[in-house]
Amino acid sequence: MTFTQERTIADQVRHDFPLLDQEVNGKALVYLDNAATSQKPQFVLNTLRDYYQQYNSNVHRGAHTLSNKATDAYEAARDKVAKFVNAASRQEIVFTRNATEAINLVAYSWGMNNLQPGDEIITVVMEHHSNIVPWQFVAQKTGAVLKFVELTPEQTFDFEHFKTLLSEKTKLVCVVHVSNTLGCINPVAEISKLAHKNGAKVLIDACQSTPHMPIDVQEIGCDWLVASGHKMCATTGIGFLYGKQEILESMPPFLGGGEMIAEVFLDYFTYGELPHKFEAGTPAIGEAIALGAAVDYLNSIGMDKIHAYEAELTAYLFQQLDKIPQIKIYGPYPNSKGEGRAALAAFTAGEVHANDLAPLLDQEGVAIRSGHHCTQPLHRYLDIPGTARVSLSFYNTREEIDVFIKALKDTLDFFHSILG
Ligand code: C6P
Repeated sequence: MTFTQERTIADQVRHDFPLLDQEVNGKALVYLDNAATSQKPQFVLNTLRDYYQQYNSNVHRGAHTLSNKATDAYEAARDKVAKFVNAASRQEIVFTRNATEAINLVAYSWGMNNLQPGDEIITVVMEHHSNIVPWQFVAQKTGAVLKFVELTPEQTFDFEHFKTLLSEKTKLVCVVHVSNTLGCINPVAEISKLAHKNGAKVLIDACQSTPHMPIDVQEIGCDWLVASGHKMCATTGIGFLYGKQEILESMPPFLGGGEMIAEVFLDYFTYGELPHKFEAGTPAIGEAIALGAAVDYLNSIGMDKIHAYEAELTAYLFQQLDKIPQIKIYGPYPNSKGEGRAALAAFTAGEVHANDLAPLLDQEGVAIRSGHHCTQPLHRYLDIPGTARVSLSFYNTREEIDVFIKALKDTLDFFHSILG
């Protein structure tokens, strides 16, 4: 399926997303804040509802039918996620609340126990706070040192700079796959290869890539990869950590409590098998099952097709934004087919602040995000106070981009009329 064919992916799936069919401020909703969180198809909502209506029960504890059903569905969701990212085994998928918790799990369990004063952690100036702050905790506690890869003039990952930072002191490299602000797609397989050559471990933040393109952890070659369900058509409250089995085996539990133990005595405990040793307490059962449904839903469309359709939308978005003189888009430009970057654009609009733009676009029914998008260090690096960000999904249409562009132009005209 391509954009130029008679029915786009959006045409075919749009009715699956009931929330999109509403008015906001008297105008048809145009939801272009998908990088913050995606909308949920009815299939996922039904799956969550069915769990709570029909077999709500705790997992792994029960010797009764409902509990067994919940356990089977919960573990089936793990299988689906494992297959979705091509993990070598289901033991390599740990359910977490979100990507942030997954990074913290690695930081506390691996980082705090394996790093020493003088060891180096390399990350990138474009990272989300979730992939900076946990490493600052680790650095403060262990004496490890954080190093930051800078950007090329095209505002992409500077591989040459990365090479200069790598040394025998590098123990960990943490890189975002797709930047939520620049939209660049980082060469994570090459980064992993080089980091491993230097003996370092690699963590990939795949929050903004798992919803938009096929992910293969074995091809990337990373040691850990994290993602949030709510950005990939699932609900909030569920995310996952992928970790290579032998590395997860070597890591101590992050949290203690029920579910993660084998035996508990008054003075000590032994912990359970993977992946349960990292899932202390009652998990988000319905939400995990709904994540499995989201994976089924995305697969039913095809991640390749989603990526290709979103690239066509990206090409159109950039063509239209480029026609507005005041707009400056950050990150690399796509090629004429919209490839080479993610389907989002963070931009400034001359003297009009992003935080003033978003509420006015909202009056036209257009939902975008403004501010620093949890990438304050990147905004400081670029010396800008904030950006407006439009981020697309496979259920968006070219017509919605037209509505956004018109609303943006009208808003800028309004500002220019009052600013003179
Ligand atoms: N970015 C955005 O509007 P959580 O909060 O754990 O689900 O996701 C954190 C996160 C980590 N890495 C990247 C690259 C992300 O984009 C995000 C979430 C949202 O861009 C909310 S700040």
